[in-house]
Amino acid sequence: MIASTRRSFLAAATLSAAPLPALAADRTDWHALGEDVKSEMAWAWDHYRTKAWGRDEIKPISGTFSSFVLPDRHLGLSLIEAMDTLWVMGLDDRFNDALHWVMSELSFDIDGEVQVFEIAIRIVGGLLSAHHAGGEPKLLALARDLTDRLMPAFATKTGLPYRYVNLRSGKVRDPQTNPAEIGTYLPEFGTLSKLTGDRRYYDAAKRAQVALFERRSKIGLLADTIDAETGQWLSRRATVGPPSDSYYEYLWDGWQLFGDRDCKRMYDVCTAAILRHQQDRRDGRLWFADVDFKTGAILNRNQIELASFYGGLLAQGGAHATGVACTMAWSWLQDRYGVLPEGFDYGTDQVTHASNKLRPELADGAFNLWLLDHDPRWRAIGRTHYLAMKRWNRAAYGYADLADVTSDPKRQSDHCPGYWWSEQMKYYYLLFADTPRFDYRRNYLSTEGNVLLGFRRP
Ligand code: IFL
Repeated sequence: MIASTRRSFLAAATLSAAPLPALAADRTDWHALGEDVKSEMAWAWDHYRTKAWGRDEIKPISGTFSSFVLPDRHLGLSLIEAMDTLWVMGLDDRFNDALHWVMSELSFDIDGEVQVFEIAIRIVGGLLSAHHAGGEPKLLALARDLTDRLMPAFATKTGLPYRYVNLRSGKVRDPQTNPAEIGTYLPEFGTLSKLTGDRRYYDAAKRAQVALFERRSKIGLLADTIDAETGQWLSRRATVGPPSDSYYEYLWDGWQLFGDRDCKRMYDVCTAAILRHQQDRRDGRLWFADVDFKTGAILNRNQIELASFYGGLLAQGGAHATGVACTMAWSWLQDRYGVLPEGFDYGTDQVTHASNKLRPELADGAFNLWLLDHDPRWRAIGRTHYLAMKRWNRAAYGYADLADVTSDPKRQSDHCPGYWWSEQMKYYYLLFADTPRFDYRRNYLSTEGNVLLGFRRP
C-alpha cells in the first residue's frame, strides 16, 4: 500500500504525458513509483484471472481474449510470461496461482504448428525464469519437453533453423528466415543445457548463430532474409531493427551469461561493422540507418520502434557513449509524441507507422543503461514511459495497444501482448523499486525480459 500523498503525486503526473521538469527527478519517490507499478500489475492480473484465465492474451477493452500461439488453442501465454514478474514484485499468491495452473493444465502434446522463435523466447524462457524464481522442478521438465519438440527445426544442413515446427510430429516448414529467428535461442537453450546436463540445446543454438555469422559480407554486415536450406541470402538490407535485432543481442548474451568467447568475438565483429557503416547523425541525434550489407550504402532512414533497445546493448558491449547517444535519440522521440510510434523516418521527420503495440524496448534500453552506470536520466526515461502508458494505454480490464499515437486523444486498440507481462512491468519495477529479490550487479534478462540469472530467494 502506498501513502495517499504519494498517490496524489502519481495521479497528477499521469495527467500529462509531457516530460516532467528536471527538478521533479530529484523529488521522485522511486520506491513509491515501484509500488505503483506493482499495484498496476496486480490490478491487471486480477482482470486476466477473471476474464481470460489460461488464455493466451486478454483483450483489455472488451474483457474477452485472443490466441497467439496456435489459431484455435490457448497455452496460457500471458500467464507464463507474467510469472517471474509476479514473483520479483512479491505477488506470491498470484505467482502460486499461476504455478498451479501450469502444473495442472499445461501440455505441449499438440498436433499444431508453432513459430520456433516466439515459442522459445516466450514460453521456454517464461518457464525457465519461473523455475529460476520458484525452483519447481516440473517447470524445468516442461521447458525441456517443449524444447525437444522445437529441436527438429534445427536439423538442417546449414544449421540455420526453419521458422515453424509441428509440436507433435516434428514436421518443419518455411526455410525463408531472418537473423532474429535464427539466432535468438542461446540463453534459453544454454540454460536448459546447464540445468539438464544435455549439451544438445546449447550446441544447436550456437551452431545457428555461427552459421549466420559465417555468411556475413566482406564488410562484416548481415542482411535480413536468408534461406535456411541453401544458406543463400534473399535480401541485401542490413538493419539493427527487426528482423535482425535480437541476433546481435544474443551474441552479447552468450558471452555475458556463459562466458562464450566465440559469442563475444562474433558480437565484436558485427558491432564494429554496424558502427562503421550504419551510424547516421541528424540534427545532433544518433540513429542507425538501414544499409546495403555488401556496400554500406544507405537504403533508408526509417526507424522501427523495436530498435530502441539498441543503445542499451551497445553500452553493455562497451560502446557506452554511443549507446547513450542512441538511447537519447529515442528518448527525444518519446518526448515528442508522448508514446513512441512504431515507425519514424528521421530523414523526412515523419511518422511512418502511427501505432504502438504496447512496446517495451525503450524501457529495456533505459534499464540496461541504469544497471551499468546508475545515471538518474535512465530512471527519468523509464518514468516518462510508464506514466505515458498509464495515461494512454490503461483500459477497463488492463493495458491496451495504441492504434494511433499521433491522434489526440491517442486511440487504443483491444489487445494486450503477452510480452507486456514479462517486459516493461518488470523493467519499471526493477528500475524504480530497488528490490532485494534481484541482484543488481550480477543478473541476466533475456530479450523477452525473462530473468535467467539474478533472482534472490528470500
Ligand atoms: O517479444 C518481444 C521481444 O522483446 C522481442 N521482440 C519483440 C517483442 C516486444 O516488442 O524480442
